[in-house]
Amino acid sequence: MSLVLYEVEDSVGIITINRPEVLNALNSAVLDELRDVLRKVDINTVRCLIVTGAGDKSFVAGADIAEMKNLNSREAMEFSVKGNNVFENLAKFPIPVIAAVNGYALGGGCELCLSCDIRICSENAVFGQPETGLGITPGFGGTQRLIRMVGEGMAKQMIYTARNIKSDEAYRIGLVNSVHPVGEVLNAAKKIAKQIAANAPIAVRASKEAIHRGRLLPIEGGKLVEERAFGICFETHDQQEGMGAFLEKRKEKKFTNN
Ligand code: CO8
Repeated sequence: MSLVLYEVEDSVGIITINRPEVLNALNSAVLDELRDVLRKVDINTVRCLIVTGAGDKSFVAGADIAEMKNLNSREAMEFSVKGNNVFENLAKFPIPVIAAVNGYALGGGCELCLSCDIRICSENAVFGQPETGLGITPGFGGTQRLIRMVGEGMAKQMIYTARNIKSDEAYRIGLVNSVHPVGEVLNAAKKIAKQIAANAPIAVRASKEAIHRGRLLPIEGGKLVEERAFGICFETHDQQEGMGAFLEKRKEKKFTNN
């Protein structure tokens, strides 16, 4: 049985971390399969990805503690590099990625959802960076992405105290965009994915690239990135179609990804 499942529903790709017996903990094999699944995604036909966890209890309960326990310093660093590489691929993946957080998102699980574009969760979701309580630091992007997501003060509190937070608090601090009844988060993610899929793929991809590339630049550099993205959309079929539909008062739009 695969540790990472991948299926395409309409034009939405659904990635499921599939180790429910250990609450979908991430070991090296899961990271390898996730890397391979991302390579398989056909971005010409798939418009959006959803990442979720198997079962109804956990998104991902972290990196696999049993696998990590006896790593030496070099091996631990290599494991961190491996996770960071896969998660960075997700963060800069050409199409949007939605995390449908269906339970525990701890340690590497919280970091996995932080590398997605959009996070939504179920009412039973629990987020946290428990690493300092395990005698380690976050190692799959937590010290970097959490700060950018919820601000330095809150991120530092979460990391230093290793205290978990529930879905309502995650919503309040802006870690997730919305909270859904248990069992409904995947459908909610599909709804958002379909809204994304209805728009011009070239424009969605160019928007993501501009946001991703521009966010760490000073505003002047970021504006250059945006201006380039804006220009690229013009002279495409889909720009003519989108603007043409508006001017012709047409609801139907036929975006062709060209
Ligand atoms: N790793 C390995 N096994 C796990 C993990 C995990 N992260 N989480 C749960 N499991 C296993 C349990 O050991 C248990 O297995 P078994 O049935 O064989 O005893 C099974 O999953 C079910 O778990 P519980 O019985 O504990 O279920 P509960 O409902 O009682 O508790 C919790 C659920 C609260 C989520 C609890 O399992 C827990 O605290 N898990 C660990 C959470 C955690 O600390 N995560 C952070 C891990 S560290 C990390 O992610 C670092 C990322 C960066 C790595 C950098 C590389 C160097």
